[in-house]
Amino acid sequence: MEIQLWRELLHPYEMAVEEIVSKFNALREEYKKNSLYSPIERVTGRVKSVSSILEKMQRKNVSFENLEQEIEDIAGVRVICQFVEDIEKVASLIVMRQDMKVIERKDYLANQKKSGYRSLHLIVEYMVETIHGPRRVLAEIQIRTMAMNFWATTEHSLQYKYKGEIPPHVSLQLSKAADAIFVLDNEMSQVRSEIIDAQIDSQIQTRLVKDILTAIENLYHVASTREVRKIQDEFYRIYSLHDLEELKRFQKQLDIFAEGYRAQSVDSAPL
Ligand code: 0O2
Repeated sequence: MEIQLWRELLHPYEMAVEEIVSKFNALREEYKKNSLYSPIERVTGRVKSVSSILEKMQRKNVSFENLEQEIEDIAGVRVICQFVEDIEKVASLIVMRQDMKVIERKDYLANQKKSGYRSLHLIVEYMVETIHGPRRVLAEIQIRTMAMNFWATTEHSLQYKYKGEIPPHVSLQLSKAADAIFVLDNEMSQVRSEIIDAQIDSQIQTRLVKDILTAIENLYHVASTREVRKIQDEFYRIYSLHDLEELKRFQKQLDIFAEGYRAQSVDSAPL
């Protein structure tokens, strides 16, 4: 195939990867903005390189005519989760979506690969709007934990180094590491709810401090400097207590105080 044709062929896949990654990042932000735990920790994407496509076509005996139907991972998106439990949550978020249709599910969690590889793959149909009109493309979404990702990326580099023929002693080591990853993910699941609580508290505190500082800054326009400094000192004192409930109480009091000032300034405004 001519170079120009490869470019044309791959362009809709580049669009798909960019859009899907940005949509998943938007979901992650939505969780954070609502002070909720996000099952999506990180999202990455890539379009398969021409050499990797050619290699796969050869290995699977795929013709150029069937390339786009049979090579399902030209567009690839990877969703990294903190915990194993998050993987199904992410999968159900994808199944619910109107803008992509899951056409295949490859569950390498329930059916770990011989190599030790674990991950959940969803093959989706996704529509991109090109200058030539709408184009439906396939994309592979790989969902896995951080630990699984660590194993897979390391093993992938070794596959590359040994051109798919990993020596038995290295394979054995990788297999042991895969077992350790499995145990680690299970261990982390035991403390999942505690970790989630801690992360949510930290998000809430960050938001509270930001809102309190904005409120104090606004007070400078309506209250005396001496009074605002006193409030500021009180804020530093409460902050140093490391008590989220105290911080929440302080914000409520601050709101009431600021509201009083706002009412005063409306009352004294000329008609
Ligand atoms: P890259 O560089 O990630 O794009 P296959 O015959 O296994 O190559 P198939 O049947 O189309 O491919 O689908 P499968 O098995 O779901 O694998 C597709 C992708 O999953 C692979 O892409 C890898 O990213 C990942 N994967 C599958 N098995 C393994 C494994 O044993 N180890 C690692 N590290 N990753 C795996 P590509 O094409 O290998 O390349």
